Amino acid sequence: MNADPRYPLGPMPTPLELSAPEREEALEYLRRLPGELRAAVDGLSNTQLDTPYREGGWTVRQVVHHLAESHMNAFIRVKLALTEENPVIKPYEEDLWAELPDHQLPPEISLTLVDALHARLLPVLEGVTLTEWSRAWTHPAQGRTYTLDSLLALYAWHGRHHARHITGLREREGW
Ligand code: NI
Repeated sequence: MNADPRYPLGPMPTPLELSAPEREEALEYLRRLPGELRAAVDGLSNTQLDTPYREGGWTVRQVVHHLAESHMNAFIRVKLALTEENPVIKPYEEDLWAELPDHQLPPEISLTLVDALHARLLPVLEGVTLTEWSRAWTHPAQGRTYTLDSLLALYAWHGRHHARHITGLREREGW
C-alpha cells in the first residue's frame, strides 16, 4: 500500500497510450465522478468541510473547488489537443489558486460546476476517434510531449484521487 497520505491511490499515471478497455474504464470513472464527489461531501457540516484532509493539506472544501478548476483546465486542454497541432498547454499554480476567495464558497457551487462541466467533457471524449487518441500536446515546464490518452488517464485518476482524500478522511474520523 502507498503510505503517502497525499497519494492514496499511488502516483499520477502518465501513459502515452491506453488500450481500448483502459479508455473505457477511464471514461467510466469520469462519468461517475460528479456523483461520487457529491456523495463524498454529503451531510458534512461547515466545520467538517473546513477540516484538512491531511495535516497541512487542503480542506475538504478546497479539494472540491480544486477539482472543479482542475477539470476546467482539463476540458480546455482536451479541446486544444483536438483542434491544434501539438499545443503548449498553460500550467497554473494550484496551491495559489486554492488561496483565492472562491475557495471559501459553499461546495455546492463547484459540485454544480462539475456536473455541467462533465456533461460537456464526456461527449467530447466519447467522440474521440482511434487515431485522435494519439494527438500530441506539450507541457512547457516539463518540456515533454504527451497524448490525448495521457490526459484521459491523468484526469480519470485525478478525480478518484481527490474523492479518496475526502472519503479517507471521513473513514478515519468516523464521519
Ligand atoms: Ni489535484
